[in-house]
Parts: sequence; structure tokens; C-alpha cells
Amino acid sequence: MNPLILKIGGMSCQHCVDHVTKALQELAGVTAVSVDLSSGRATLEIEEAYFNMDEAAEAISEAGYDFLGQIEP
Ligand SMILES: [Cu+2]
Repeated sequence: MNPLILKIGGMSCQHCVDHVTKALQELAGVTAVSVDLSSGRATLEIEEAYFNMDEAAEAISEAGYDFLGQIEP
């Protein structure tokens, strides 16, 4: 399965990365999360049957960051 790449705005330090990583890890269907501060991207491995993009967007904004959409690989 291809990884899912999300663009996230508002991250400025490693604490932000940890915060976003934790928020995404708690979502249904997410099996792995890798967040890159410099590019503002989160790379997720997901189980499509359980993953919901709206939930991911909501988790990101609830954590205090901006969901800027999915990046097509
Ligand atoms: Cu920060």
C-alpha cells in the first residue's frame, strides 16, 4: 500500500512534531506515522478500511495545527 502524505501547517519545533505524531497515531486505521518538520509533512501508513480522512483533518486542527490537504505521491 502507498503511504498517505498530509500537508500540515503551523509546526515550528520538535514539540509540534511530537504533538501531531501523537494525535495521528491515535486515529483508527493508522499503523505508522512519520512527521517531518522542515517539509511540514506527515507520512502515514494506514489500513484503508478503517482510516477516515475527515477524522485526520479534525485531529490535526484539534491539536492546534492546520490541515492543508493530501499530497499525491
Ligand atoms: Cu512547536
